Amino acid sequence: MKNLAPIDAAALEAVETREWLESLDYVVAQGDKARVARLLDALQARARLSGLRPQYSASTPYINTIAPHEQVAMPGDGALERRIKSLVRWNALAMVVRANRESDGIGGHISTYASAATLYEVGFNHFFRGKDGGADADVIFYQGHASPGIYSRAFLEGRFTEEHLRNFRHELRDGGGLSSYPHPWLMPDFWEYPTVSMGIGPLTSIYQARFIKYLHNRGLKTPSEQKVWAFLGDGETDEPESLGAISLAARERLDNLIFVINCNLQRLDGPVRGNGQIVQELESVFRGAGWNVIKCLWGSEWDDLLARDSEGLLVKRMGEVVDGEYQRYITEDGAYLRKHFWGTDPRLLEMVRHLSDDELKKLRLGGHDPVKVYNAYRMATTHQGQPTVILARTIKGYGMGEAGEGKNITHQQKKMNEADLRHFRDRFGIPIPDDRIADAPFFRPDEASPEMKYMRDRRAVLGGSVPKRTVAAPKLTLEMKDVFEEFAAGTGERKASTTMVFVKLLAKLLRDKEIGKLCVPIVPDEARTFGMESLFRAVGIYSSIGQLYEPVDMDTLLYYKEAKDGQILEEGITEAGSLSSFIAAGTAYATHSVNTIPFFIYYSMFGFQRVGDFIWAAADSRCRGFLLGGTAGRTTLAGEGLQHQDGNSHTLALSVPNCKAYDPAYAFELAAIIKDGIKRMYGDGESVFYYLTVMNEQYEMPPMPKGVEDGIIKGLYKFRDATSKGKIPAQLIGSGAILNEVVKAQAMLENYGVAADVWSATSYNELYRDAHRADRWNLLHPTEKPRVPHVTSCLSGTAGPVIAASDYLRSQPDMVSRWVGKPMVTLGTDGFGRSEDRQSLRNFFEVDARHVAAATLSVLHREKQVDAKVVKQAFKDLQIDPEKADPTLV
Ligand SMILES: Cc1ncc(C[n+]2csc(CCOP(=O)(O)OP(=O)(O)O)c2C)c(N)n1
Ligand SMILES: [Mg+2]
Repeated sequence: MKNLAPIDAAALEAVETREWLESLDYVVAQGDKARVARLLDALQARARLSGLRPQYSASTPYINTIAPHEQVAMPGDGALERRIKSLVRWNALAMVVRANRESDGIGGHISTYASAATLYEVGFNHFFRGKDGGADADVIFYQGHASPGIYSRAFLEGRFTEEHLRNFRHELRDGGGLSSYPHPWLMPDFWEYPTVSMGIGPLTSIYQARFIKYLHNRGLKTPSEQKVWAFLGDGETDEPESLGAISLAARERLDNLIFVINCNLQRLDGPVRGNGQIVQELESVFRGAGWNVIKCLWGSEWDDLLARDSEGLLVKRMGEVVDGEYQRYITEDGAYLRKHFWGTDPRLLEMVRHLSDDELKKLRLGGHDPVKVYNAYRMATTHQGQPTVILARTIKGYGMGEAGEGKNITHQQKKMNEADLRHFRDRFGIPIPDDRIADAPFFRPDEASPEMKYMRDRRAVLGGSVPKRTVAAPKLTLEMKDVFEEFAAGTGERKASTTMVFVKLLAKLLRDKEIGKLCVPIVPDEARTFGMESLFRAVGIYSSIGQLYEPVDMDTLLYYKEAKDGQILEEGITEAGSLSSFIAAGTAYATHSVNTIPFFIYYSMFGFQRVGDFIWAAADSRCRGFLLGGTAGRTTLAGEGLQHQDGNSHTLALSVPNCKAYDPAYAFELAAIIKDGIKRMYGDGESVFYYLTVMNEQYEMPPMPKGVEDGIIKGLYKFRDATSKGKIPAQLIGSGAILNEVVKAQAMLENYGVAADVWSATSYNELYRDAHRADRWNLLHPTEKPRVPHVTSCLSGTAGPVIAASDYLRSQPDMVSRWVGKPMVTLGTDGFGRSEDRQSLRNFFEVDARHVAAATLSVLHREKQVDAKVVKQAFKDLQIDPEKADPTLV
């Protein structure tokens, strides 16, 4: 064919394009949407077969997902809702302004809630289900620093007094205060989940939604319309945790989950994506992961303009402006917008010729338009088979005017002068007179006012106020018959590790009549590491769709069984995700009135050290359950080396006030602690949770000595008396796997005339806390009979110095040394681990039996109990090298 002249080519292309489009129009007009989709798929396939690779884009045009003709009219009284919203805005702002006037630097945020007010108010008036209606309440994760708005609404609903608002960020004042952010620990009747450490809310909300399905599928909860809402900032999505599990949400078809991302295009310092478009980026990521994405970008005022955009010029323009420029438009006037947004094409300018500069400025964004937000929520709450994310565009600091609207400083703006306050009042029509405005007084309308009545009515219809945390789970009797007894007997000559003991105990708990079904084993792809594969078959691995394949090991006894009612949460390699499941299961007693008991077992080094902030959130959430740090102990985990060998986690656990951490050595210790823990958490309702280290070293488990249970729980008890062979007294303390080394040292020391008692320290953290509690009480009650710390009552009356060895940092035993009342030396594993066998590692860190014995003799010599000659001989016998490298320095 001969080449066409360019002009002919263009004309031909125009004709061709028209023909293709007309063909498509024809099929569309037939009304069969599925047919259109099939046709487009077929075209794509043909193009690919022809070697064409169209550029991939997962984003759609920069317009609202919901077309105006798909919208429904908003129910309710829009004018009243606007007035209520304005009052919430005002009190939220006044709360922060007044707090900072009174105490400079006390902080708080105005601009975040100002941008999100419509997103929340549409929820409060039409969607968020409360707990009083008998139905399941929605689980809502509020953006942490939007809390002033949430408090303000609670104030308007009559849940808080003016005094509460005055005490925002003054929690210690009389009458109670309001915590800066959502903290169930501090406001246990109000907040349910902590969110302000960015990324925690989104991730935990996904696992919460999945856990709700788990409860349904396992018959622990009746399926309902309950939704999980997670409100987050666009800046927050940069946290890896925020988007880290979105593919899980899609894979699990969590249509009970709705993310609302407040796209105000700004974070703390400046724009989230000044040179790009955060909305488009997020749309691509979420669509790619399989989410239903609803963009809510433009308010109703734009509908008419877009309807007249026959050539797609406006859509194109909307899609090419970068966020930094969009932010600029917020701070500029209508004339600027006309010139810079519309002025790039005369045809665009023509489109808005009928609008004044003022009107141009007033074209709202989608996230500020209740009708658009309502329709987005409506679609999200009825969408099936996928989670939904709503990307709502808003203005940071909306309504703050000169004081901060859209400015880079707005996140930090906590103060407003009289003119700023007046501007805000006028803009939102707050009925506060000129002569009082400077004081920023709180305002609640009359009880009989239409606003109050409307607000109350709406919440009554929706099941009462939110947020609200309640604890209404049934009391458990916790007989746990025949579960724990066998562990007190020991294993005789059979060797076992504490991990094996734990797995056996868990298997027994899983068979318990009352709590068996409530136990939730959670593993991050480590079940085989811990010898738990027998549980795969026994209780099944949870899978919302059952098992669609015949597992490769089907013919074995312990095959990989996935089931819809499977009990194990096999999370794959995600400690953060597993902890989110732990939080969901450990707080279900409050959220779902179901007493699920999570047992999350993982490589101990990848817990507190790796996902400590999630553990902190669990603590704040009043989460219950057991964290099990497996393969624990710096010298007990052989071979794995520096990254895996954990000598740190108990020290890190100490920082979590309601986490009780134990380092048990023997089966009976572990059993006693778990039994006590279940009773405390699920019988007495204590807001604590447990961290237990379990090891993979196998040894004979001795029977439980008489009367030691109390000591095990308190953290220290005498395991074995000295034999009568020696004369020189000493007190040896061991814990975890190192207790065996200490027992061996006891025998070695007999050869040198030393009679050493052996103590087991199951928890230095508990001993330390107990000692400080006693100290504090004694300081505050100087004239009363002093209280004696447990560690003191154990050791102060004994003879000889104390030598304590642990597989963790020396600071563990060191912590209690001042309450021991006598000389004490400590051995521990400070420093980096090594790939080695146990024996070499214990020699390297100087925590083996030889070093315990040598250290004891050394101290006894210092105490003038043992001759130099004896020590020298002992060092020789024990092959102690005094010049060996210091393990903390190499
Ligand atoms: C893990 C973590 N890092 C940093 C912060 C401090 N911080 C609080 S708010 C904020 C900016 C939030 O921006 P965005 O998520 O967009 O919320 P917006 O206020 O704009 O709605 C930052 C950095 C935090 N709370 N948590
Ligand atoms: Mg933001």
